[in-house]
Parts: sequence; structure tokens; C-alpha cells
Amino acid sequence: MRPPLEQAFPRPSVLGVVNVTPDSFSDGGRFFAPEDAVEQARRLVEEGAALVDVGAESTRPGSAGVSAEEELRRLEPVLERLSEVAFSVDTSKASVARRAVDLGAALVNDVTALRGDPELAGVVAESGAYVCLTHMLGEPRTMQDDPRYDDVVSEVKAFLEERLAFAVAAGIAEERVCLDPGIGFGKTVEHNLELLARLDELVAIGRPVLVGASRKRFLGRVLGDPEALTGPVAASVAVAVLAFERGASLFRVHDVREHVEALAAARAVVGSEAA
Ligand code: HH2
Repeated sequence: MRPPLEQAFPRPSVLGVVNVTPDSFSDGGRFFAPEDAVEQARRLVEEGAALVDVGAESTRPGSAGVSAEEELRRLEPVLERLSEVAFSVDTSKASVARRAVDLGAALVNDVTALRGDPELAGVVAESGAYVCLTHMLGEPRTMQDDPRYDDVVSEVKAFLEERLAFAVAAGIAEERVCLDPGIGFGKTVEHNLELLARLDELVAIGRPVLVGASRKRFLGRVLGDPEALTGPVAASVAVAVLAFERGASLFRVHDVREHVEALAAARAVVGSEAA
């Protein structure tokens, strides 16, 4: 039996991203060969990642998705070689998640929050894996087409509470779940900033919150490039530190060493305040 998620991944824990895809927005194609992906995963753990998040389907704005067969064809040769590395699988498909947990995945990172495949909740419940439930408005293909909210934070909060209740009703222990506001998943720059500024309201739900802001385009846009498709590392680190201060527990990032160092310093400062 795995311990509660907050014990396995105490604040702050960093998830290092390994995309086994030809087209991810930040590192597409770089780790498409299995041996390159495995090497990258090991490097990220050495740099201090608590987990590596391995994904074979791009969820960048506008992307169309791949079949379960193709996802497995990309993932299996990587996951089979990760026996000494703690990893999560970034997938929305039950058949892919089932194979990944058989190969040792500790966490299923499903950006559809168990809405994409009716069988995924059962796979997670049965396996005892952890799960991350993410808010997304629409689907990757269309999510950035004019997203609108009355109050983005209360709508995302209500959504995450509803998906948490759904997961628990499906037999997934609450202590295995973490929640994610889904930065960039159907949000304008202003929506992302407001979610980060008011992250404490999502932390108040009572489950660990994961933030994935690393290198996302809103950071490039904040810096003044309205056409930016990625954001810089330093801006990603700044956002992670502020999210940590507001209570975030987990950070899905590409630049592990920089985030681990910054978050260790942030934790020392916050800890000294409490002392
Ligand atoms: N963002 C991406 C992918 N998976 N999972 C969670 N829980 N939260 C996120 O914010 C998140 C995620 C997008 O980033 P990346 O994997 O680098 O690129 P791509 O979308 O092309 O896979």
C-alpha cells in the first residue's frame, strides 16, 4: 500500500517532464528515441526530481491526439527501462494507464480529470496508483479558442471539488488524489495569472495542488511578446516560488535543477518565518 500522496511527495516536490513526442511545445522531438528519453529521465532524477512525468501524447493548444496503440508504442520501451526511477504517466487512456501502472507508474496524470475515458477511474482505483485531476476548459484542440469565465478561480475550484468527489465515488481513496488548476488549459494570460495569485483558494479544498506553469506561453506573453509560444526558465521559476508560497505542493517542470534549488530556498525562507 502506498502512503498518502502528501507523505510520498512532501511540499515542495518536483516532477520532471519527459515528452516522448515529436511535437511537444517545449521540447518536442528531443527525447523521441527511447534511449534519449530514458537518459533524460535519469538526469532529471539526479537533479532532484521526485518523479518523472512521462507523456507520449502532446496536449499543447491545437494538438489532435494520438491512438492508444501509438501512445503505448512510444511509452513501453521507455517505461520498461525506468525500473529504478519513480515515474508518472501523462495519459487520459485507460489501456495506456493500465500498462503503465503494471510497469511501475506511481501516478496517473490525466489532464481530462477522469472525463476522457470512462474506464480510467476503475484502473486507478484498482491499482492503488496516485492520480492528478486537472482543470481543462474544452479539449486541447479547441481550448484556447476564446475561453471565458465569470470568476475563473471559483469555477476551477467547483470543477476540482466535483472531480474529486467523482474519483472518490469511483473507489479512489481521497489521500491518493492531487488537484491541478490546469495552467494554459483553456485560459487567457489573465486567467492563468489570477489562478496563480489566488491559488490558496484551491489549496483550501484540502488536497495537494500541482502547478504546471513551466515554459508555458503565457510567461512569454507576460514579458511582452504577444506571439510567444513558450516562456523562459527564470519566469517559470518565479511562478513556481510564488505558487509554493500560496500553498502549492507539486511542480511539473522541464528545468528540474533550477526549480529544486529555488524551491529549497523558498522553503527555507517560509520555514524561518514560522519558526
Ligand atoms: N501541462 C502539460 C502537460 N501535462 N499535466 C498537468 N497535471 N498539469 C499541466 O499543467 C500539464 C500537464 C503541457 O506541457 P508539456 O508536456 O511540456 O507539453 P505538451 O503539452 O506538448 O505535452
